[in-house]
Amino acid sequence: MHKWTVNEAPEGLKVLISGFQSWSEAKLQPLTARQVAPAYHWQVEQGHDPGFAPSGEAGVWRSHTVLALAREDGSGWVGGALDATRTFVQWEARAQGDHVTVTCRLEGPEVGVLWEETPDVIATLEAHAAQLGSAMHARTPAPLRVWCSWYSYYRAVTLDAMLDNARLAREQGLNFDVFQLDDGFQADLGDWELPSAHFGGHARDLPERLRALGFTPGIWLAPFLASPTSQLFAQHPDWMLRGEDGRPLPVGQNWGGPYYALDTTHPEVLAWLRNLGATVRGWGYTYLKIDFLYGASLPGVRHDPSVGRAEAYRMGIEAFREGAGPDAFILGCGAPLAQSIGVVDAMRTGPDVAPIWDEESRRVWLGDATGPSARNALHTALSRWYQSAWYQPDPDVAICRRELSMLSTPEREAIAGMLDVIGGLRASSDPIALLNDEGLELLRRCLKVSTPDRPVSLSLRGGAAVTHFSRGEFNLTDRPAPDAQGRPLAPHSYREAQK
Ligand code: 9PG
Repeated sequence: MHKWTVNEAPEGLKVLISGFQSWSEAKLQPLTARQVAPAYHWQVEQGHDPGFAPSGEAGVWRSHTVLALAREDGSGWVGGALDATRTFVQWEARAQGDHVTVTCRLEGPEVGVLWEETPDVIATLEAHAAQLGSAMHARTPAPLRVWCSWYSYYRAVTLDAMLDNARLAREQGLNFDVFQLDDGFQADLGDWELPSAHFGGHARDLPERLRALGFTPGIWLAPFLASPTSQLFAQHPDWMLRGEDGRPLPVGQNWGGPYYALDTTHPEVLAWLRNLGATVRGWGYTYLKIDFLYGASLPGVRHDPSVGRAEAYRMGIEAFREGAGPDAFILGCGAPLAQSIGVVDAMRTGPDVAPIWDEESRRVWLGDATGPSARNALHTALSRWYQSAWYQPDPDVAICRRELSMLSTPEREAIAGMLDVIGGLRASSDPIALLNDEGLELLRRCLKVSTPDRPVSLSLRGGAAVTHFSRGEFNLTDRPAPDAQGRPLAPHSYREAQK
């Protein structure tokens, strides 16, 4: 464990953190504020690292791989890591009276760690991130424009809905590269080759028809999960990650109940994952969204106890990549972030966008800001801007429709602004038939690829996130806030900077 003392009053400092996996919070806060811990254990498993979860104490902030402390003038300290392939790098800043204690714990093989005082926190954090990205051979192919079925059809997606949207997108001249089928086509978690009753076909029937319309076929999988009701679990109960009690470990609550994760230190599991990657490629899919990946990384009892959990995770994604082939485009989701560098092409860098701004009941009353909402997605993806050096960032979908959505015009524009400043993947889930002229115009704007922008300050005036970029400024709070020129910026909105 590394330890440093920062001789500076905690009251004058802000802290920038990045949580464990895609959906975990990243945010900017006064150091003396409280990092909230979720109320329920399943929220910890599904949204945080149970091995290094928020403490819930005021003035104690935990972060994965990187950590920054900033003074009002933008100077401060930045922590980073030189490798994260098989190691979790766990940072903690602790306000203690007139100083701050910073610790860095390594879980896994020893790796180099950086802790640096700097006149420019933004630039130093970007430099550390770039160094880690190049050391781990980051894959950063050109960003793709993706239509994804999830945020309109959810689990009720059908083969016909996919084809109807693809045809309409073609007719409207919408320049998507990829049409991606999400969760709902499969019979059960783990039983990827068996179709669900409602899907109206088999997932392997889709790629050729999407290609005929000019789109790259994409598919969603949660390759490390198995539902207790699946054939996979019935046939291979010995492939599951286990708890100390020897029983399969529940790793979250979605799909109406708990689910298990595969033990990726088991050679048969690795062979099965290689085969799964090769199978979906064989069906004709070259864009693969692999989700709920954190499952393989949780603390538990493994087949090979000599393998640490970061390494176990890495073995799992590498096996899937081997099966899928070097030219498949892999988007990670719900995934430990830095441990995926060099294997994934793109990565979800925040919680799901949803057609609502905020879900206060879960966020405020249950202390869980990892659930789907526009607010949570913006806070986290914006506060991870520097991760474009690690993979193609995916801040999740734009929502351009007015129907089936409670987002206001400024809220939709704020999501569009996020896509522009992050400069990564572009995605939409809107049923094309629901878009009026205004919605189509917004969608066309959201599909315009851009280069990543840079923050110009770490001001908190737009909320507990990085909100002030060179191309424009976000107000993520619920009140009007002054922008850089002192002009009022409406709540939940984005304003482009004057050129
Ligand atoms: C499919 C979805 C989509 C989506 C993924 C992931 O914490 N939660 O309540 C929670 C709900 C949904 C969720 C992630 C977390 O969504 O991010 O794009 O693929 O799975 O089931």
